[in-house]
Amino acid sequence: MRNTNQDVKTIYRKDYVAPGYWVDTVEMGFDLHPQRTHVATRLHMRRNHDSAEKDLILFGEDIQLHQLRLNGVDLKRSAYQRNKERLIISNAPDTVVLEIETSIAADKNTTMSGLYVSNGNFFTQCEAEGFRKITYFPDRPDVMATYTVMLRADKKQFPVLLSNGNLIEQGDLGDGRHYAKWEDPFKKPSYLFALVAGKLVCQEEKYRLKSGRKVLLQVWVEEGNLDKTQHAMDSLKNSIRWDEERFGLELDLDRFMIVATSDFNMGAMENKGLNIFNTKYVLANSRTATDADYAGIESVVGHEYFHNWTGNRVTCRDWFQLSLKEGLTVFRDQEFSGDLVGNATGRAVKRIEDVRILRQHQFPEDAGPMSHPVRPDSYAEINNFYTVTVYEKGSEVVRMYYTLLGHEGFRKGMDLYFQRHDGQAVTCDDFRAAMADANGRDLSQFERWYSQAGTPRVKADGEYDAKRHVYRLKLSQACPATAGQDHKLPFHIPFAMGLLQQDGSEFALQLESGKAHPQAPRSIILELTQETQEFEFHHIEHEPTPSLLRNFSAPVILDFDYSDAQLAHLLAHDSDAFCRWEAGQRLAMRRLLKLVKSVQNGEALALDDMFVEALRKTLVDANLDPAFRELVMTLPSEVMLAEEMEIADPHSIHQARRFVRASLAQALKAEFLSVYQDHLTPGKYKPDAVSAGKRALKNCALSYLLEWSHESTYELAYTQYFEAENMTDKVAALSAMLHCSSALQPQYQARRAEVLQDFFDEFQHEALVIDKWFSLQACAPSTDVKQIRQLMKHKAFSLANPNRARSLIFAFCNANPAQFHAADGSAYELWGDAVIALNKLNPQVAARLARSLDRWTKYPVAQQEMMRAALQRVATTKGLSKDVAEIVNKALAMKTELCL
Ligand code: B3K
Ligand code: ZN
Repeated sequence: MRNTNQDVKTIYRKDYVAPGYWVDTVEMGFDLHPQRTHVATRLHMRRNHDSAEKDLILFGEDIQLHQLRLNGVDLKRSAYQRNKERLIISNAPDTVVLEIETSIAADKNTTMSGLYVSNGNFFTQCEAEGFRKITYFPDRPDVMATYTVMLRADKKQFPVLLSNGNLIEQGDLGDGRHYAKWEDPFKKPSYLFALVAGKLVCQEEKYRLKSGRKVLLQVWVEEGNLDKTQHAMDSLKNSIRWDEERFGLELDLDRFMIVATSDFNMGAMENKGLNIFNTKYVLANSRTATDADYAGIESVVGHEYFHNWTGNRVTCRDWFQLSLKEGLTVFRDQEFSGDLVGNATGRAVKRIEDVRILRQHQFPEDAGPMSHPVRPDSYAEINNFYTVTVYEKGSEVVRMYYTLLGHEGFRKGMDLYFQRHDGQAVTCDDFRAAMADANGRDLSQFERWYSQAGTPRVKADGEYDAKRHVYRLKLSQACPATAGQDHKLPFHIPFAMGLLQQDGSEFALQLESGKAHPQAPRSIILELTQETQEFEFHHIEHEPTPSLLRNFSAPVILDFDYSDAQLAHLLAHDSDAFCRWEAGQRLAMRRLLKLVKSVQNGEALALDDMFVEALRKTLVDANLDPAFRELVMTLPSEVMLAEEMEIADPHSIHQARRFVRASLAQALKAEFLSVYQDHLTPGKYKPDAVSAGKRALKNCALSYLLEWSHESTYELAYTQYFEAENMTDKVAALSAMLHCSSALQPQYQARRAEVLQDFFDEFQHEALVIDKWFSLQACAPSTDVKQIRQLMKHKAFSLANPNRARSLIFAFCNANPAQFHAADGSAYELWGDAVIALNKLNPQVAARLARSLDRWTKYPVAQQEMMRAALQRVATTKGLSKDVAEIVNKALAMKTELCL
């Protein structure tokens, strides 16, 4: 905490210096008491003669120091320097045994970083820099050591004592206390340290690895939740098998544990052998979790497990390299989920969902004040850089290697990466070098994906030469200026494409003239490396419809002047499911943007038949996967529409989108009704992709039907709500009743209140379901600021619990744009109040919420002024954390930067 916000220090990548001392072994003893935990630490350290850093530097924050002993001698206060963040010992010998005694008030720690208490149990969170809140330590990822940890605690209050690695000893201490000693055989950076102590129960299983070795798998939860751990356990076993099969990577420990807590700043954490999870990504049964929850659990369990190799065995040299482990591990979890579905459309659906997230969140980030390269050059608070750019764009960057090098080539690169760097802390350049060297490729230009921020735009122009039967495709790239980066150099862009014939089949793609090669591939990857390049396709007998950026082969914005007819052709025929979906989105986007203008000008609104027909065909095409049809029927979101506009106008956007949904509902009501009936999933609930796809399409049809004002459709939702035997269908019915326009009419008010109350009563003891109850209301178009303030007073609301804060306040600020941008600015005030209150409790979560105003310069001047005032109010708050200060200061600098 600090008083002025000007002294927030920036750390630069270029200033990296290797540590002055290495740590070989760490021995720790914890005497766990919620009010005062005593920690004794012994470090065996040795000088790093290659470093320019001569001092022995330890980090420490918010801890009491009781003793410091160097090679057996107590250090006097004059023998070291200490401030609020560091402890520095100058002139230390080359070999050091350092003994440190500290204590921590874990029960007062509301930041959920370091050691903290949740529901009476102890948890830790050390990434990125939380270990320094436990003891003094060279808390940086390039210092890797082996750990032995002794935990002592009251036996009744804390019957379970867990840490990383293997349990080597346990027993009674007398006095009602007991102990457990853990040893982690692998060297690890301090951010992967973890301990858990408390009243927990577990589901466990012995699992046989491919090699025949048996390992113990455990999923630990609070009592009463053992009926919700099976899916997490199944996901863990699937992850282990997948990593063996796809990458030849085996679990290196004899024991692997997952522990769930309801107080957690993010999704989960990959601590070595002891993954700690937000309950949201562990607990599921059909009564409480939706299909999306099941999918989320599978991918997060996979993600954390995959970190064991990409992150833990090979880690990051410094935090600027974060995407080395995060981008790669997101790529791995995306592939895992895709492979588990098993078929081509299932994979495509997963790909489309991932692209949607990238566009909805990362593209705006890249265009706003927090824009940064995948490998950032600077930060004030590293926790602010666990972003969609580092994660999702980082994953796209890894995917581009995969696209460029192919399945085998990518695997060769991964093998070489582990061969070279197992047990090391390395950089993104090391990863790129392994990919290049394993494949004999020059990937030097590819480096720009790591160093240049901003979303590149690729402009494509096609020209058909009917005489020569040649189709000429011209591609040009440009990348807009971003904060601190005015001029960008061309990227190395893999550009997958095909050319469709009139009958929907594909032309053979032949880049050289001469004899026709009918066996030539129908889909190819062009490599765009210059600002502009031209490609000629030969033996193209008639004007083709180009299918461009197939499977979203690069994280760029593609401009091509498609006609409506071409888009309809792609939507009907493209063999590339991504481009097929994209064609539908382009048709919709075009209309929506025009309609927004009409709303602004007070003109009459109309939707053309051509669009309705194109969607009708997809909706009823039984040859298409239901999950895919649902994606096509889902219009671009209000957030995405706002991004497409020079000056965003959330109210007009909301009305225009509403109008299109209502018009589609009106025109296609018979189709929606039969789709609804045809996709019921009777019988026992199964969360697999096929069943989930059916439910998604059915519930999409339901939501459209409720845009069309009619008592019978309202009844449909009402009945579904009460009869639903799984949470997916229950929430979908409730959501339709709260979000769709006809359902918002006054005559339904009483029934809306009835279902909301019923839902609360039934699930009041299921925290994750009550989160849904808050979210559904926060996102409802009829919920205004006043109602949000009311809900904040609800007995079930708590700002201190991150999941609850996210379910109400974040949901409102980020997912209800028409209400959040209310003309009187009252929601900005609510935002400010919440950021300021959270700042005191939990700076990391506060900083996340602070980002809701990132795009403030995109709004009309009157709104901008109110947002600026809200930002300024936060920026000048006393005791602002560097987390929040960095975000609001960058946002406030936005205007001036762009005007330069
Ligand atoms: N590595 C953690 C994220 C830590 C966030 C610290 N603020 C989870 C993950 O990416 O798997
Ligand atoms: Zn991760």
